[in-house]
Amino acid sequence: MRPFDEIRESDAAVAEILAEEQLRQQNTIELIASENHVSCAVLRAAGSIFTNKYAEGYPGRRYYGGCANMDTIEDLARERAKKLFKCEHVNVQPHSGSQANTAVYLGFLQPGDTILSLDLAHGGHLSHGMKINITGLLYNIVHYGVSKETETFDMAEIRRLAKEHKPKLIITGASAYPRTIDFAAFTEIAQEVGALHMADIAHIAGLVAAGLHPDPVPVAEFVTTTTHKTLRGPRGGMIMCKADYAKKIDSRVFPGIQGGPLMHVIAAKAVAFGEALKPSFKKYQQQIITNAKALCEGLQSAGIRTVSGGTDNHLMLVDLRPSHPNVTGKAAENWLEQANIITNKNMIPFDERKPVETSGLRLGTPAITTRGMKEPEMKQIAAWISEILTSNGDADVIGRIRGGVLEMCQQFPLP
Ligand code: DSN
Repeated sequence: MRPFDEIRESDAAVAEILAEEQLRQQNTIELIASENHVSCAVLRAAGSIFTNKYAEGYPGRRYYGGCANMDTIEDLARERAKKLFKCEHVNVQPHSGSQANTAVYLGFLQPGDTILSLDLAHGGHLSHGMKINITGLLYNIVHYGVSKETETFDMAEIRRLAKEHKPKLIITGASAYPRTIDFAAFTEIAQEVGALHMADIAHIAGLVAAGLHPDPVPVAEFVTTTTHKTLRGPRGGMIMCKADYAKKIDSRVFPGIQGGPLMHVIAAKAVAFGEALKPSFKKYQQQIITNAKALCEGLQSAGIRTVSGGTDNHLMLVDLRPSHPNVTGKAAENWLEQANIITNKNMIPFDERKPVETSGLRLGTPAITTRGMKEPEMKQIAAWISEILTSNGDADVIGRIRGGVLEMCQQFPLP
C-alpha cells in the first residue's frame, strides 16, 4: 500500500499533499528547535476516533452524554502528567501554549496589570507581551533582556526592574535562550515584590521532565508548556499549578477561553506522557543536549559565533555577523533549505536587522535526535552549514551537500 491510500480513496488531492509532506520530513534534516517527530503511537492516537466526540467540561462533570471514555482518557493523561512533572494539579485541555498562558493571565491578572517578561527580541515569546498580542493589548508589559556582555540573564538588573515596576506577574521561559534558567532565583525576586511567577517551559519541558534542567514546578505558582517540542507529544498545551489555584485555572481554560477539548489530542498527550515516563526518555533528552553541544562546537570550530558562547540545552543561536557579515538569517535559512537542512532565521539580542531579515539562525536538536543521529552526524551537519554560508549560497555547493543530506536521511528513518 502507498502511504495515505485510505485517504486517497476519498480525497486524492489531500493524500498527495500528505505523501509529499511525509517525503519532505524523511528527506530533510529538521533543525527547528521547537519541532520534533512523534512516535507512531502518538500520531495514531491524534488521528483516532476521539476526534468525533464533544466533551465540554471535565472528567465527571461533562455537558454531553457518552463521555465515559473521554473521562478515562483525560484522567489518565492528567495522572501521567502529574507523575511526570510531580505537580499538584494539571489541566491538559489547552489547545496550545498560548492558550495555556492566556488562561493563567485571565485567572490572575486584571487588565492594566503589569507583567515583567523576557523581550521577544532577546528570546522571549509573543504570548509573553508582544504589543499586538492579547498580552500587549490587555496588560502593561515591562521587559527584561539579556546582558550585552554575557548575553545571559543579569539577575541584578531583573531584580532592579521588578523593584521599580512592581509587576503582578513575572514570566520566565523562552523560545530562543540557549542557557539554563534559574527559576528559583526568579521566584525569589517575585516574592520580594509580591508577584506571581509563571514559568513557560514549552521549549525545555522534556529536559525538565527528565531532570536535566532545573525544575520550576516546586518554585513557580504556574508552569505552562506545549506538549510537542522536546516533550515529543501532539501539538497542544498544558498548565501545571499548585492545588490552591486549580479551580480557577480549570474555569479559565473552560469555559473561560475554550469550548470543547480536543479529546483526540488529549489521548495523544496521554500516550506521549507514557513514553516520557519510560527510562529511555531520559537517555533521549540527554542525547538532545549532547547533540546540541556537539553541533555548537562544530560550528564554533568552523569560526561561527554562537550567542552566549554555547548551549546548555537543546538549542543554539548562531550570530552570523562576525563570520558572515553580509549574510542575513533570511538568506541563510533559504540556502540551507535548498540543501534540505531546515532552520529558522531568528533575531539575536541587540540585533540591528529587522525581524524579517535577522542576523541570527536558531538551531535545535530534538527532531534529529529522535531519528537517532549522534555526535558524528552533528559534526557533519555543522561542516555543511559552514560550507553553505561561506559559499554565499553557491548552487553547486548546495547541490552537492543536498546529496549528502539525502544519504544521511536514508540512514535515519522517521519513527
Ligand atoms: N513558535 C514556537 C517556536 O518556534 O519557538 C514557540 O511557540
